Amino acid sequence: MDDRTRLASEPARAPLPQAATIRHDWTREDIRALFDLPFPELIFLAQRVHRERFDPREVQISTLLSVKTGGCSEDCGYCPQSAHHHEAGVKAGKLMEVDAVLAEAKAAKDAGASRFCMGAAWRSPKDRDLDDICAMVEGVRELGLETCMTLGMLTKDQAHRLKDSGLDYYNHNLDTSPEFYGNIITTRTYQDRLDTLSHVREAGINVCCGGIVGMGETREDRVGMVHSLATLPEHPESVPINLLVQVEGTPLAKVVPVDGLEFVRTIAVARITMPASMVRLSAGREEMSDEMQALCFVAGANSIFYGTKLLTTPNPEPDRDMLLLHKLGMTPMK
Ligand code: SAM
Ligand code: DTB
Ligand code: SF4
Repeated sequence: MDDRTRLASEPARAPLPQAATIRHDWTREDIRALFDLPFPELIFLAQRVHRERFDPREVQISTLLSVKTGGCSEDCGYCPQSAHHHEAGVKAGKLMEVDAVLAEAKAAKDAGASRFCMGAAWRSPKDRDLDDICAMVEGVRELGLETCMTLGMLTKDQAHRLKDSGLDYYNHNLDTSPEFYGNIITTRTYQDRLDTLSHVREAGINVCCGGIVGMGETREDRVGMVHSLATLPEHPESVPINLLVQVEGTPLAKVVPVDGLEFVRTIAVARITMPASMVRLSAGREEMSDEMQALCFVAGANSIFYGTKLLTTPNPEPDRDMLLLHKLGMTPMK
């Protein structure tokens, strides 16, 4: 049978039953099969799952601020803030003053953000820094914004202190598959990350956990990354899917970029396997066309970072984002 006959007589169909059941028993085979679906079938399935729980016109909007930049002791190959990658040219700074952070949060709220995410280039926070960090959480909440922090590894006690200050979300990514992980980071293990995630979960903080696509990993690594996320004891409430920002001076600056449609597939498979989670189209939008971003939304992404900067790298201008949402007939989630 030639391909045309096969396509005409027995097209691969998306599996139909129980589209949006929450499952934690996904196998790698299940996830591989989703990645392998013909693109229209994959997008149809992702849309169907998406619409069972979300309004497809709505996008949640978060703004990011780096409250402590550069000089990080970890060696994450993608990251311009690692002290191991001086050539990336990010200067090490101190933890920002609480008032300066609150002024930025106020501006983000006025610009339409509903969540304010604060990031620090730390392996893990020092206990003495947590007083200021907790004051930031309290102040940002008082402005009426949801709060998110990403500070590296946490102990159980630190997670509880953050919860007591009112922290809504903690971001800590698995980044990639367990087997590719060691090619990217050597200074902490996959298990370290899983331990932090369980401390955050156990403290009652919402989990934001995802990864990066385009680091030179294989399809099977993307399968493994989604598998790790979708088989966590509870799905992360928020799943950021980052497209690698290739920063000059980092070891991954010259990696061959991933195919755009493969990135869209990863979003769709995350949506299907974690039906109740917000899937965030995270880093990498600056380099994406409007059409590419539209495909990501159609594949089930329903959250973005909004504002001219991520942590150290550029993000689209707010005007461009508002125009894009307007052209798509989409609106920020209240
Ligand atoms: N230092 C903390 C940590 O690593 O847990 C928090 C900040 S760290 C910058 C947060 C996440 O940003 C990383 O886990 C990674 O997934 C993402 N990230 C960092 N650099 C990136 C890049 N160049 N492109 C895409 N994502 C990136
Ligand atoms: C996440 O997954 N992506 C954001 C957020 N969590 C903290 C960070 C992206 C950083 C991109 C590189 C930079 O701007 O330094
Ligand atoms: Fe440090 Fe986080 Fe960057 Fe890794 S990703 S080098 S831990 S700031």
